[in-house]
Amino acid sequence: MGKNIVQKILDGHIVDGKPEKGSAVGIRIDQTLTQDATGTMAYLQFEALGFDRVKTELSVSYVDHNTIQEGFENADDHKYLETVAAKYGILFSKPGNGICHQVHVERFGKPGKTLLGSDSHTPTGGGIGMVAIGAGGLDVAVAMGGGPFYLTYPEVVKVELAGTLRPWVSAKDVVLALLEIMGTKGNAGSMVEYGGPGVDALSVPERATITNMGAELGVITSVFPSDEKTRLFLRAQGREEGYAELSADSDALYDRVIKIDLSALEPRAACPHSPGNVKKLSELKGIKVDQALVGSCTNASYRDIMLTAAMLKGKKVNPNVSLGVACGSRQVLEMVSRNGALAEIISSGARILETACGFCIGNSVAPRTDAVSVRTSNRNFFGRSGTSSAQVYLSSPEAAVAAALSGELCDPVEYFKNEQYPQITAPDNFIIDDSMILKPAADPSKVEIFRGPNIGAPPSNEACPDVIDGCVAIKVGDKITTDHIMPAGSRLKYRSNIQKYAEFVFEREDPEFSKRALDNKGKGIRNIIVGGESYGQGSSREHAAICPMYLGVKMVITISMERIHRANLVNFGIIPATFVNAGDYAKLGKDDMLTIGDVRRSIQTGAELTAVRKGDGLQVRLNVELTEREKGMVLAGSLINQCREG
Ligand code: MIC
Ligand code: SF4
Repeated sequence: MGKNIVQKILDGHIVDGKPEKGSAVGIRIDQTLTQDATGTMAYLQFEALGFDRVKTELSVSYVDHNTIQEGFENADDHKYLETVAAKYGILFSKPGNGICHQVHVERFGKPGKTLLGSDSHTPTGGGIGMVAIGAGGLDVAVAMGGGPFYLTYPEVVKVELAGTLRPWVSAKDVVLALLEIMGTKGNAGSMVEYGGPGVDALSVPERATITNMGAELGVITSVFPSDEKTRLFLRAQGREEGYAELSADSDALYDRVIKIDLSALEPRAACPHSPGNVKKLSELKGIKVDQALVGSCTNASYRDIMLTAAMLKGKKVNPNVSLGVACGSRQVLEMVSRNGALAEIISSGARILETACGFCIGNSVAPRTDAVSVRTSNRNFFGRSGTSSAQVYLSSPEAAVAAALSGELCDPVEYFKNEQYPQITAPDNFIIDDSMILKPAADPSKVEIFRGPNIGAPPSNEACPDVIDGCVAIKVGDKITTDHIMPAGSRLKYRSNIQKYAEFVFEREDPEFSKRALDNKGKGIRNIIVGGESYGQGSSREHAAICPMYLGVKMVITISMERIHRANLVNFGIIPATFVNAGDYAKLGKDDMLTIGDVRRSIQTGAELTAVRKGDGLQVRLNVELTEREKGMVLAGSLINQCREG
């Protein structure tokens, strides 16, 4: 029987386990990437694990998230990352060189390879035919050391594309339409594979927009075939030798097939406060807009910025709107500067923002109170923009520019109906200048690693206790993201200082949480988090596990949990439990005192646990489903403890 693309790549990389749907497999990782906000922890753990050199084909450390440098903290982190990279054989992409996912596709991605990145949008690499997966920093550290990455052999959803996009309808609308169909939860065991005649017309950067925001579906990753378009892109990047053709066999099987007719798509936007809350722009017409932002790893390619310039040419931004434009990479910034397109953007009245994550992670250009902001990025979680009362919509560059010009949300097909859709041809040769990517040192023994006062050692955890006498320190609802658990924005500079960063765990849900949890810990009471469906969506930040661990959280009980966050909890020895009866969620409340006995033996045997509430004796049955490998980590108290125990 034939294979699909996912199976071809995965099967060629399996080093442990069998390629059977639902079973745990370990795969070899060819390339890794990290970014600064998750990278410091990843490399501190790489060091703690005692590796002396990376064992991958290629590992790149990018600085793109915390480029604000309003104090010494970010700069210290950057220097630490630079020196660690030089010592251990990692390429280092300096701040200003661009957003990790975009630069990786431009300069390093190779069809048919595996990529593991400490960022949830690593699947952007699927646009160039990679199986590119987001994970916590510790998993990436292990992969850099040559260890396998473990995942559940996935179900494969085929998205069959037909037709071509109409003018003013964009790749972003394809993934927004898919979000409308698949939603943001319940897809954790799947990978998406694109196919069908519609693939041909999409360029590599457009494919990368689609696989990038595939992260919001909650799938493991998304992948496109590698074809003539891929070859031409690689050639224009001076990397044709990395090309390999990749397509599904004609008799390949899929677990589900979704058909999308590109010619019938209408422009869409994701409405506040979830990327899954998608509506047609024609239904949102007339909503006044205060801010429009083009940029981020989703929509800041050469095509996107050239298109933005062409749409703005000779026009002025609406006086009530602040338009910001950030190129995704220095390559794009240099190209649009040299060809004059940047001048059109400047003359329209737009702000030129740094080539970095910037607004997307909420560390700059926060909107005003109650503002409406339309952005080309991929996440509009509550408060992520830096302004809790802001309403953030996610759209294509076409729709964001239409809003910036008209001052309100509108369908770009309608707004630009009397204009020619700009034809942006892919360049034959991109400007290639990798001088901001530093090579590892020729003699690692000469490199001294820089550790400023902002760099603290990662905290450690105790082994799993046999009895958990705990307190429900917080109860939260459905679709809690890792942005809710561990806010980024202005708090980002503490990413390398767990003790300080832990003060902000759940700060928007319950500003007292951190203090209360630490008090409990001081009294020997273990903390328990209770959550609803799809807990831990979004970012891969392992801080959403490390900081709760530091605060003494031993167990998270939810109705369901997302893949990356669940893996991070296990890596740091926090038990990920689910309710056997989802109805019990309603029965538990904040401050309930629970006793859970026989924990170690039940984890070993896979038996149910029972939580008994003090006072009325209510019994709540809990499932803890772990692979053999995961059981070891939870019992040892963390992956690092497990490795140390040998
Ligand atoms: C995000 O988009 O949420 C981030 C910031 O890139 C995160 C990583 C982080 O929290 O550092 C992600 O997507 O994993
Ligand atoms: Fe950066 Fe935003 Fe992309 Fe995350 S989603 S990597 S913050 S640009």
